[in-house]
This record gives sequence, structure tokens and C-alpha cells, in this order.
Amino acid sequence: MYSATQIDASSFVEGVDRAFIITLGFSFLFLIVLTFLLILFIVKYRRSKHPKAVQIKGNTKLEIAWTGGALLLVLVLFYYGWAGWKPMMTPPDDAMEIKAIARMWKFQFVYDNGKVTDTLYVPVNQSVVLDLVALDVIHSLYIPAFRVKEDMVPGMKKDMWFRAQRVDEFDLFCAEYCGLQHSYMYTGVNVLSQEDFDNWYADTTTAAPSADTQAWEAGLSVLRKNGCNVCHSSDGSKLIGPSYLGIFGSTREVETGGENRQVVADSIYIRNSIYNPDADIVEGYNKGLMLSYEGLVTEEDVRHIVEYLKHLNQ
Ligand code: HEC
Ligand SMILES: [Cu+2]
Repeated sequence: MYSATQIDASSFVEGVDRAFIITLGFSFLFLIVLTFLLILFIVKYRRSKHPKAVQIKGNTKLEIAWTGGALLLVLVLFYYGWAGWKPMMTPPDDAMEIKAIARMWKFQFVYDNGKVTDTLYVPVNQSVVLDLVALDVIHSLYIPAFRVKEDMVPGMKKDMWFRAQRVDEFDLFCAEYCGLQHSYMYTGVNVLSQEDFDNWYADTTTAAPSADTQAWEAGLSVLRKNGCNVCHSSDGSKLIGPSYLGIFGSTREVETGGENRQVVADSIYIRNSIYNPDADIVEGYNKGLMLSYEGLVTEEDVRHIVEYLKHLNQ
């Protein structure tokens, strides 16, 4: 997918890479000069050649030279860093807005017309602002090819913008360790021509289950779409949360408001587990990890999930 040579991927690449190369260049220059001097002095002032140490008094010219020289050097580094960073801070007025939502452990992108995707789609040569929303812990949205990275902090209003300059696919991932399945927060940016993007954008038919799709299959796709499977398995193995296998109809040991009780997992219990996960905490699992999916998972979706859970029991 992504290679570091994609110099034209976004409008920021040039400025960021220039600052990086200059900083790296100076570092190498100093490495070489200092190593050379080190070796030179070892040879020149070794004991056999220079047996008696000599005291040197201050040298004003030298003091001025290295103070001034060092100041100039850091100002040069500052200038290129600043010049590369400044354009990132001010999104242009005509930028298209997309909401980027991060939660453990999935990105979702929400468009103005209601489209929701887990891959970011953007038109080429068009400025895009991402409204960054973190629902649980700190995440960081990183698109290396575009040279953009921004922390996503719960409760803090933040955004980032870029202009993609070539039709291609690029990596997008979370760059802030956010828990066990952090590495699942790996997806992509699909840069499309304006025409392809418009077609994609206009198509708001969200793969509605066709007549012959089984309800349980619709349930499975809801689970996939919402990233539930990062925490729940279908084969009985324990992940962050309990496996779906055998839940439906079984007796659950839960903690409700500090008291242990037993409940039968019927469709009401399942619905409540999705909309209000911290109400009943399943024994052996932690509260606060699963967030409410109210507003994201519809009542119909819940019915389909229940069908899927029933299907697993067969
Ligand atoms: C970040 C991890 C995580 C994600 C994502 C997640 N869950 Fe959970 N889930 C948990 C944990 C942990 C529990 C157990 C604690 C509790 O009961 O709240 C749980 C409990 C449940 C239960 C009750 C299970 C039982 O054994 O009684 C159901 C049902 C459930 N989740 C469904 C879902 C669905 C549907 C989604 C997606 C829409 C989802 N979960 C997304 C972590 C997660
Ligand atoms: Cu993350």
C-alpha cells in the first residue's frame, strides 16, 4: 500500500520532509565532524606526543562564534519546522467535513449525508477536515503518507485537515497505544477522483438485507460493521468480553448495582447489554470497557443480533 516515496500524496509532504531532511542532515554533519575531531585530538594530544597538560584561558571570539553559530543553527531548524507545521493548523474554508470517531478498537467515518464507513473515502485535490471524536480513551489518527497525525482525546474538540493529491490507497491507523487490541485500529484512506467520489457518495443504499438474506446473517453483518467482534468471539473463546456462543437462553451470573444475581439471557437482556452495557456486568469481566451502542445499533439491528445468537445455539 504505502511507500515513503509517495512524495505527492498530500500537500504537506514537501514541508514536513524538508524539515526532516534538514534536521537529519545537521545531525549527520555533527556526527561526522565530532567523530573526526575526536579521533584527531586523540592522535594529536596523546601522552607520548603531548606529555604536559596546558591550561587555556577564555577566548572571547570563540565564545561569540559558538554561541552565535548555535543560535543560527537552531533558528534554521525552527524555521523549517514551523514552515512545515503552520499550514496544518488552518484548514481552508472550502474544506469538506467528515467526522472521525474512534473507540476501542475501531475507526468510523461519518459523512454529512449519513454515510458511515470504516475506511476513509476522500476526493483527490479537495481539502478535507476530520472532526476528531474519541469515545473512550486517547487514540491518535495517523496517515503516514500524508504526514498527518493528531491525538484524539475524549471530550476535547479537535480537528485535522489535509488535501490528498493522488488517486491511491494509503494506510491509516491508530498511533496511540489504546489497549489490548490496539493493532486492530488499522484501516485505509481511499483517494478517489472527484467523479468516482461523487458516485460513491451519492450511493446511500447501505447494503440493505435482500429478501433471501437470513435474519441471522443480517445480525452477523451488524456485529462486523460495529466492530463487536474485536471483543466477542463466536467460537466460545474468551476475548475482552464473553463469547456469543451459547449466551442466548443461558443463565448469566451478573452484577447489577453492586449485587450478584442470575438472569436468563433473553432478547430484553441482550438489548439491555447493547444499549446499557454497564447495567449488568457479566461475572469475570470488567465494566467500562463496552460502551453503549445506543444510536449506532438500531432496534432492528438488535433483533438481527438476537437471531444470530440463536443461530449459534443450533
Ligand atoms: C471494547 C470491547 C467491546 C466491544 C467493542 C463490544 N463489547 Fe460487548 N461486552 C464487552 C465486555 C467486557 C462485556 C462484559 C461486561 C459487561 O457485561 O458489560 C460485554 C458484554 C456484552 C454482552 C453480554 C454478554 C453476556 O455474556 O451476557 C452482549 C450481548 C454484548 N456485549 C454485545 C455486544 C455487541 C452487540 C457489540 C457491538 C455492537 C459489543 N458487545 C461490543 C466488551 C465489548
Ligand atoms: Cu486507538
